Amino acid sequence: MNSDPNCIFCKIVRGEIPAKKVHEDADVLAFHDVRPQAPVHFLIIPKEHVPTLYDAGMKQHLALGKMLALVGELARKEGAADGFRTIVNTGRVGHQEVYHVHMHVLGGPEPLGPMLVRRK
Ligand code: DGP
Repeated sequence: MNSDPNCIFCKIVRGEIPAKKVHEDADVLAFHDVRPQAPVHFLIIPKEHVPTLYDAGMKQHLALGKMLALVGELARKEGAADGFRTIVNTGRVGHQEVYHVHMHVLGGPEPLGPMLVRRK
């Protein structure tokens, strides 16, 4: 499985940086976002280092499928019981900050505001 020694999310996968984990199995890891933008905000990542969705392909279909297959259960467990939003930022235009594929999961008790675009 590809791992990048300098990637911050690979460091979380390897246990070198602490994170508040929501779920872990052989293929994916979910953990709280360090800068939450909603009462519930966690990330689901493939454990393998895949920089962006441009770099993903059928080799990653198990991990990428698991991310969607698990998200409802994990969101509910984290307190997003009445809906949530998933976002995968990709590349410069998508305002991707961390170049390891990750799915944001955002929710809370009240409907979310517009957050498809993060203005810096
Ligand atoms: P983006 O690449 O723009 O989709 O967002 C990256 C997210 O990753 C951002 O919301 C903050 C989060 N993040 C960055 N570094 C860390 C970290 O070391 N730990 C955790 N838990 N989250 C991080």
